[in-house]
Amino acid sequence: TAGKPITCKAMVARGPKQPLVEETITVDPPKAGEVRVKVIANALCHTDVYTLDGHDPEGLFPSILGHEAGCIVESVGEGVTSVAPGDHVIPAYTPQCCEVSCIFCQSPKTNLCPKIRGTQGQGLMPDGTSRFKDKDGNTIYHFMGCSTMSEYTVLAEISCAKIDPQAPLDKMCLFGCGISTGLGAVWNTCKVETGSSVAVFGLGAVGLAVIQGAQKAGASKIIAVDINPSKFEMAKQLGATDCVNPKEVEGKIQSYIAGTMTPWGVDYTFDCTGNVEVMRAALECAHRGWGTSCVIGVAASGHEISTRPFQLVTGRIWKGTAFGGFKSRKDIPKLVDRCMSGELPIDHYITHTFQGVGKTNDAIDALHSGDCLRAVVRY
Ligand code: NAD
Ligand code: AHE
Ligand code: ZN
Repeated sequence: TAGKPITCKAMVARGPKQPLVEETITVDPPKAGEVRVKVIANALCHTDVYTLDGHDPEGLFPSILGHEAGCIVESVGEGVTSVAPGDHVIPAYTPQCCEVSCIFCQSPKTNLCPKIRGTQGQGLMPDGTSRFKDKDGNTIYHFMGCSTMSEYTVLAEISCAKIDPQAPLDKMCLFGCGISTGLGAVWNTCKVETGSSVAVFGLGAVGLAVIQGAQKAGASKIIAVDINPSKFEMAKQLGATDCVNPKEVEGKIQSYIAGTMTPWGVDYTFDCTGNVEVMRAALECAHRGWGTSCVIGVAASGHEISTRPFQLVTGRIWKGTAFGGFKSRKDIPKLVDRCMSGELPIDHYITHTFQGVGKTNDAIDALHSGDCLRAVVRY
């Protein structure tokens, strides 16, 4: 198949708020610096649904969504040296070019390599074109540099994290987004210390991974917050010490956490909802003098955060994270190894499984059901 277009099945997002359409598409061969992969499994992340619902200001249609996957390299384009056919890779929407001239890759302070961010945001490969066509020969856009709701996709070489081939791709796909993001927000972005107090708003897979990461970091108090109380059991299993439903407390949730539950607030707080009012609450229950609040959730187009500047004057810090600050190509393989050694269990996130790319709409329905953490679709 190398060097030739591949015809395969994919789920195409034709327009906002419409179900994905199962289509036969062609996937062109990888150009220089690109890698074509066979997608083995893809998990649904809330961000896919957010984009499909038309909330992403960068969202494009028609496109192939999906960004939490496990893949096997089918063929490589000219000049590709870091992966070869048969290698197992996790696509990374935050790439890592590793060039000496990349001040972002060289800095220990960030993972935000900008090398291909421009074209990635335009739904195109780095040369400004798409590798996907529908049956009529019309272009379909890429998404987040991944587009894994397709049996085959093309990635930039710098977006390929090569992992242990023994590791099951239908589980390791989770390290492509949500779980890594939650863990990394705690370990890299906030560097939560032993004995700290933590509050987590939103107990989807991302928020639960924050709890798992906080427990591993030795946090002594972990407050789990969700409006869906069915999430509390798993939160407790992962290390939450207190669970709160904002609908059941009197007054504002921030006053309840900083006032009733604690005298001055919590050392570290995390928004894992994407709701800007929740982001405000999370900032405002961070500890007077030093509390840090980290935005993880992705807010809908047009939504903005606000608070009284006094909240910052009195020592609170507002920050955010993309992919938990992990440098993708270097760090994803390490997370996979830690999982394989038994040190970092992730099975509990997989609440639903489906067979065949055509079942992706069912996986989306599952994600909406309220009792789903991650739905994994095996192809
Ligand atoms: P999810 O939909 O599975 O979980 C969200 C949770 O928030 C649900 O349990 C829901 O009940 C809860 N919630 C909703 N409104 C709430 C409120 N007012 N108060 C408290 N809880 C509330 O989503 P997920 O896949 O875990 O993703 C969480 C967020 O993180 C999304 O916004 C997603 O787009 C974003 N995300 C960001 C990054 C990043 O790199 N920054 C990476 C992955 C996901
Ligand atoms: N494109 C949107 C924002 C979407 C967004 O913030 N994406 C996160 C990852 S979410 C993964 O589930 C991210 O990494 N952002 C950094 C980046 O470079 O995209 C918008 O608002 O325009
Ligand atoms: Zn995601």
